[in-house]
Amino acid sequence: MREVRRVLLEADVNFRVVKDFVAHVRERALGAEVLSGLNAGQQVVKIVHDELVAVLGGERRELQLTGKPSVLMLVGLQGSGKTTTAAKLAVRLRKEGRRPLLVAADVYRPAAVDQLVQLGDQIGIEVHTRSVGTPALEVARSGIEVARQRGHDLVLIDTAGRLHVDEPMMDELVRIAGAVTPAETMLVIDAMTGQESVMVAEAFHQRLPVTGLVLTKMDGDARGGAALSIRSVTGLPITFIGTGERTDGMEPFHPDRLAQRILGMGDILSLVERVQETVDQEEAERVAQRMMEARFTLDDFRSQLTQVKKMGPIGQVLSMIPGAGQMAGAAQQAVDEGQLTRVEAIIDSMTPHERRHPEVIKASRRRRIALGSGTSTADVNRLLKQFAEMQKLMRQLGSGRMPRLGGLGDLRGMLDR
Ligand SMILES: Nc1nc2c(ncn2[C@@H]2O[C@H](COP(=O)(O)OP(=O)(O)OP(=O)(O)O)[C@@H](O)[C@H]2O)c(=O)[nH]1
Ligand SMILES: [Mg+2]
Repeated sequence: MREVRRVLLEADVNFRVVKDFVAHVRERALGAEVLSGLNAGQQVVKIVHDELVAVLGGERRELQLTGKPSVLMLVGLQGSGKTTTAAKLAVRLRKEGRRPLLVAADVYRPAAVDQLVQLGDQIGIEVHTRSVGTPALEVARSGIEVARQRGHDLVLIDTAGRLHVDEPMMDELVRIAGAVTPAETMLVIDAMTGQESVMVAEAFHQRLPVTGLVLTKMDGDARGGAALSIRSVTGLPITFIGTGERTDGMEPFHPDRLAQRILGMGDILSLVERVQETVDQEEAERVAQRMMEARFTLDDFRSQLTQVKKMGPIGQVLSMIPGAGQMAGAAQQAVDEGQLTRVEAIIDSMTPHERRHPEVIKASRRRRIALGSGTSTADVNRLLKQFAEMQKLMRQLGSGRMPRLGGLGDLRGMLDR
């Protein structure tokens, strides 16, 4: 427990949160049965990991974009990443079939409006602005009008941030929120802010109907302990994380990944790995067996992706196959680069029958799957083609003939865009 406390504090988790968390883990650990293959210490680490995931929010939360148009408002301190996140969300939601309008309600600095206009140009999304001096409330209101007139079904409102939480800013945000009744009010927080962010989040949460958090700059060194603190103190769900300055630098939030990151560099990471390996070993062996027998379906592949996200045993599975070592590395790299979500979305959009018999997926089904997964038919085609090649390779391996690995393309192509 002392070790756990140290790792959490080092990851910048609020000390009160750490205290409660450790007490909770202790309670769960006492009397817990030790799983086969683990020693007591490893068992505790597994409990810590599972509890972290639970506190961080177990399941992912989807955006609830109701209303016509749906309104999403971004709030947060200066420099937290509101404007960038507005553009990232616009790109993402457009992929899901929305017609977003960006609204520049940060009226205090002309540069802020310019920044959004430039981003809008870059991504090809309309930006609503008003002349300098127009009150933010008025900009937001007229933005909704314009959206209605021009057939936008989604309005993303970028607001002004301050260096610190202050009354005039809060008042203004409260008034805007009151006037436009956003379906989602996303609080944008810079992951590098550390401890102070808990107070900031509480202050926003008290005054505004905040529905979710976006944690930006997770591509930096931040361990993400602040996220755990904020989540635990406010109960607000973390919806997305920002992973870069570019407009494609955003990912849905995955509690298990952040849990691992928080445990991260501490000595106990290796313990978590060992625990996961033991737990996943059986599943990995089962899948390897199916691969060799060429019974490997898209369902198996999907289940591997889930496993990979937990701790990466696709490398393990592949390394059991002679000659597939280089695929293992490539697959792991794809995981590290976060390219799995798209492939998962594609497989999720297939019916169970299609997953077992991908040969039935002809043109119209491909279109439906692309639409359902927010990808393109080219993406679906690529996945199917490469999956077919992979199955062929499996069959050859199973029959004892050594295939040319070059002929496989490589697994990364399957995961890459
Ligand atoms: N590395 C990285 N940089 C980010 C991320 N999100 C935003 N930034 C950068 O952080 C800086 C501030 O981002 P903005 O989007 O302008 O922040 P803001 O909240 O709109 O700031 P104000 O309008 O001044 O209140 C910019 O340089 C962004 O490029 C992220 O996820 N990763
Ligand atoms: Mg801004």
